[in-house]
Amino acid sequence: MLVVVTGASTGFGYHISKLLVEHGHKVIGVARREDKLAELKNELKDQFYPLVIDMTELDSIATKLESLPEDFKIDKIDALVNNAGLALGLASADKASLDDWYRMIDTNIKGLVTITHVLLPYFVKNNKGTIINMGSVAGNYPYPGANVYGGTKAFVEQFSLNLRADLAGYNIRVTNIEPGLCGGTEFSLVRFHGDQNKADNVYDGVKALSPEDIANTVDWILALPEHVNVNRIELMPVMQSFNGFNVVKK
Ligand code: 8X3
Repeated sequence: MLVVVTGASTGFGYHISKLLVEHGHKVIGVARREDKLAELKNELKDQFYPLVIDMTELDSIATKLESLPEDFKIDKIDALVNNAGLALGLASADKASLDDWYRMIDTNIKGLVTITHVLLPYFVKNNKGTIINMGSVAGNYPYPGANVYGGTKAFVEQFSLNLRADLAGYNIRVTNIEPGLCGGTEFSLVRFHGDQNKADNVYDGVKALSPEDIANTVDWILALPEHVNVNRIELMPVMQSFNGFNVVKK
């Protein structure tokens, strides 16, 4: 398969790209940081094509995908892994940064729908394709401070299901992967704007999910027979579960 992976340079995207290449797929790795993509190209060699795109620069997404070289040409793409996304801040809504909110909306929603919109006509024309979106448990359950981050992931979940509704009759699959607490990435460091102590504290004493767990999930979904669509898959580490409703008493 020829697979586009967004946010390919680190975290989930890095591990997804690596595993897919190991399993014989070709990967177009999309990321903002050219130097990181170059390192990945060095590691994954010919099966990997680095494509520098800032997912918030919406106008460049179509142009860059439509200029891919012959071996990685847009009409040969079999799957899109919409992994690029971020959480910024964990402050309550009244104290959160509006810039953080806009950046999450730009990347997690606008970037994701734009690249999907670019590739969909090709999937429809080929009557073939798989879209795997990276949602989150934060799209399913509210928690303090998740405000807009959770909102963007709820969008991704419903967008995924609605794509299935629109694409009925085509041989196109759409899955929303919804991970819970996952260590081994820059997720919390980004969320806490580079505060390493705060980021480390999130995973202290917890056996969290790993990026390899997520890569294995993507790999498994792609390997399923073509007639099988996993609509949603929610994963949590065993050490993470649910708490009761919050009732504030007088
Ligand atoms: C990441 C999972 O629990 O930090 O989307 O919201 S969580």
